[in-house]
Amino acid sequence: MLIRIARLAAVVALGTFISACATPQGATDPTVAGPFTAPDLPVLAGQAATCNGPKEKSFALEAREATLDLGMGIRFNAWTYNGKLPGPVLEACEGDRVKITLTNHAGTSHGLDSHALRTDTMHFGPVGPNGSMTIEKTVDTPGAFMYHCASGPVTDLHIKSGLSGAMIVYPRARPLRPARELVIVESGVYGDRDATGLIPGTDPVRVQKNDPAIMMFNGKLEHTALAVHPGDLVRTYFVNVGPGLSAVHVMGTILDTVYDGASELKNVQTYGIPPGSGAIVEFRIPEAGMYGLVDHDRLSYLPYGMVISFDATGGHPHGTM
Ligand SMILES: [Cu+2]
Repeated sequence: MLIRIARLAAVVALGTFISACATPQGATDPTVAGPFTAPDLPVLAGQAATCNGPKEKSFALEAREATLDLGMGIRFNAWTYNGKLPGPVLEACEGDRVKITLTNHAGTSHGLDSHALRTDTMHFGPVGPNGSMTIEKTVDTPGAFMYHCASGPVTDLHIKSGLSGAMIVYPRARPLRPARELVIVESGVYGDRDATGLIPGTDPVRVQKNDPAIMMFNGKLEHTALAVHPGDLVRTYFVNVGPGLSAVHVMGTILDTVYDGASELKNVQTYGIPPGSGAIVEFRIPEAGMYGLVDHDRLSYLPYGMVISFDATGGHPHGTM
């Protein structure tokens, strides 16, 4: 694995950041809009499918323990929603009645707090092993929101063990521009790996110090390069679990528009998203070439794959690959 990290570091040093030999996936037609699909990306339906669907949305979440492959030979004994890191993307449309049921298949109590909801926190649980709970509320504010476990005084440890994800509330009356879309959830792992590459669990001392061993996008250390075309608009629903501010930057371009709450910012080089928050970040692919979305304050994690690459080379990368 050390050799692999060294090779990746060398690639980064050469000024390109696509994972070696990765096959680009995604758009093949520059006029196509909609979510990217890749094995390491959270599944996304998008605004049209969500807002044209029923105005009552039901989500079933299961808290369960799982050993997950993070990539680069590293595995992690995580606490998860639905066996995934991050949990599944919850998509709703402004004005929808949302019903979230959490069933606890884990060995300790877990709950659920979605930042998209304005409701009594007593609805967030927690619920004990083998129990279940339901939250029901109308969502009234569009945006990219964090959801996470709610377990009273030990909530932080639970979030940092993997119990978090993104909830998107799409505006109902304002159609978003056609774009290629993806979700990025930034989070950390707070434990050290053993000789086999296993991180056996979350270290409470690291948690207390906000000291992750690894930071990552979408619970993975390896990412598929996403195929795009010059002129494409890319929309990222970005949620920062933390710790620390996420300095969202796309190498090779300037953010076209950032939607954060009711604010709309234009021509931003790097946008700061605090832990426990989210924003919708749009950028356009300016010309043929390679681009990479990073946390500019976490470039030290580039050797751990903390970049989402956008490949507009048409399958003919220039440079030294
Ligand atoms: Cu929990």
